[in-house]
Amino acid sequence: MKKISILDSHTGGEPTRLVLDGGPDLGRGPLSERLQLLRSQHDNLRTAVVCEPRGSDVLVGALLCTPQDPACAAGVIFFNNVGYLGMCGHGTIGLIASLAYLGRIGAGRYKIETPVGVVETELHDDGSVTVHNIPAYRLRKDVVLQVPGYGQVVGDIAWGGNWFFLIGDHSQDLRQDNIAALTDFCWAVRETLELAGITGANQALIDHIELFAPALHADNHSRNFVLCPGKAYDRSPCGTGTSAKIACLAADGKLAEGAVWRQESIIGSVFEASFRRQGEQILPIIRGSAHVNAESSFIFNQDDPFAWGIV
Ligand code: PYC
Repeated sequence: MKKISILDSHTGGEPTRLVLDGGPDLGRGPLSERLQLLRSQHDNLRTAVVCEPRGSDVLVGALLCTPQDPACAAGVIFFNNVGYLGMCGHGTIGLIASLAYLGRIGAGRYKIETPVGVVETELHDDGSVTVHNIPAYRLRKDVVLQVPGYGQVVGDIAWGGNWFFLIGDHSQDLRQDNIAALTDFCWAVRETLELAGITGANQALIDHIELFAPALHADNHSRNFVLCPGKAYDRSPCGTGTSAKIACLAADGKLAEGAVWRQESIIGSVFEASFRRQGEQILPIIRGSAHVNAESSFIFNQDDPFAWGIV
């Protein structure tokens, strides 16, 4: 009977399920190639780990990989209930907290390989984690959509490790007891983008929709709601979504290099974000905390018709 080892954590409420061992052999190539191999030949690992009956729509999975570059502490491939993620900010914070829980790392700086590039991380003495993300940028400003049932919606398209459509001006109420309406609105926006053929660079699907409103807590600068590709909302402020926001703020001259932006999530958890410039590039820096909350072993019984998930 096959088994795989799992460590669960959450980052500001958003879960990360880390596969420690028992996954398929994807070779030692670049993480982008290993992701293609995982997608095309071993997608049942993804469905077994994050889909029901073991998982749920909200889970983000993370396959721990041996890095190609020996200077990196680990490699990771992120996935969810519908596919794969280029990068995942909350998941990277969860990964570092998990490696610390396992005693594999202590406070310090670590490079992590992802399919979209190397990210630098730092585990602080208080257990919080900083992620120095890959470069983020705004592709288009003030894109006008006619969203059926909602009318005109204006937003920006930005990359923060995933593609986002960011909407600041809307009539939605960003409250935790309004999730269903927020989900419906964001899904309608996403479908409109797709139908209109509006994409990120290289025709990439814009699969994350992000809404903003004033923060509820006076210490924070903004509150967000992020709808993820599989229609679950991010419980955390979303690391890649906050990176996309930082890129837009920088492009508009509304946030200075090094200044801290406190992004509050729909459930009130917070990431601290800032950026530094490297030539023309904006390099987002995201700090948050994760907590390990379960250790388990998944059993693959040959008699179980749903051993590899309900697809
Ligand atoms: O934190 O980058 C993130 C993220 C992406 C999807 C869910 N969380």
